Amino acid sequence: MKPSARAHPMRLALDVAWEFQLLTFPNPAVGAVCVGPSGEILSVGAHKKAGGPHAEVYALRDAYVRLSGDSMIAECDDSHAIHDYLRTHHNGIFEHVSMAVTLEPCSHSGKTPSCAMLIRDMGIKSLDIACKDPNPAAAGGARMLSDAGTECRFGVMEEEGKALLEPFVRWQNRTFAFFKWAQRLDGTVDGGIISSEGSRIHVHALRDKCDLLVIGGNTVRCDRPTLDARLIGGRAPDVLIYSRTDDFDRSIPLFNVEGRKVYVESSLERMRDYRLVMIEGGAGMMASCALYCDWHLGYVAPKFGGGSVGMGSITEEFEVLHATISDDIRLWMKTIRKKPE
Ligand code: AOF
Ligand code: ZN
Repeated sequence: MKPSARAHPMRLALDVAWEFQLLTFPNPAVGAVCVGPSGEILSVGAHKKAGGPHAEVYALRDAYVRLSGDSMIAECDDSHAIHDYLRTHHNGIFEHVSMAVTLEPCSHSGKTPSCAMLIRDMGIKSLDIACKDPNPAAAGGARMLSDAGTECRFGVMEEEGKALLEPFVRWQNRTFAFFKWAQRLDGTVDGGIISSEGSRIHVHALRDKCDLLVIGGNTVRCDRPTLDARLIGGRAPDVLIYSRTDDFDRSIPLFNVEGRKVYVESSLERMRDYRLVMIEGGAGMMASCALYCDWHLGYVAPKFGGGSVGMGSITEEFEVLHATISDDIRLWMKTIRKKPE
């Protein structure tokens, strides 16, 4: 999508960050936008994977290319190379540029160099920030920038920024688990492939990042799934089959992925040993995991017919944290916990 000059820069930063939600594990999902002197959107950047360039670096790279016409680093994905190139070539081009970032720019050098120092050295005029960085090693970038004369404004769309950051905050010291399912518009969840190729690739990208996948015993018996990340050539997570009986056909591919642990257990406590956990299954599984689940991820395919089983007797209400519409509708949600009456 071409960024519109009218959209709120922080809205764009949040939206692009959500595209990579959980895929940045163990880093946070972060988005950044560069804005020109008349409020026009110059660039939109997201952190895409741990170890890769931070959101601000992509946004500064693309704004530089657009403003200067120099495309030498247009395709560059190496953080150090982008930092070095911008430092030696910026030539004051960012003088009237401001930025919006969903997370305070990092002050430290981790796997990548400090964003706060790069923003400072580019002479960015002002900076809107949704949330402080909860990681003490990386926090303090805004102070560093204020001291250098950049006008920093905290708390812009803070609620949305906090929702985006929630998995990162949780997996610092405990498990973050989400329940994923796909359904048709008629509510059915059975009868073969439901979601689009893009959604299935997204699921495989998530499996590649998760360290445990939890699945119901009945799904394994009926679907005989492999539960790997073959659509993106990724790694297969460990699997916990939640079942009272261990009567599985061990010849199916799920049990024969090299390096993978498979547990068959009648308790879900194993989840607590892992940091990022995806749960797949139907209504029974959703109900059993309710207390372990932080978020729900639903893919709704715009079609009727082909299935006969729905999510059945589940009663649950969600707050939608983020929705993406492409071939399917992708909904990141959180249960609304009602207080007992
Ligand atoms: C930012 N922008 O896009 C992200 C940030 O090892 P590193 O260098 O990748 O640093 C990871 C830490 O940096 C991470 O724990 C978090 O505190 C912050 N993430 N910061 O300025 C970004 N992803
Ligand atoms: Zn950074």
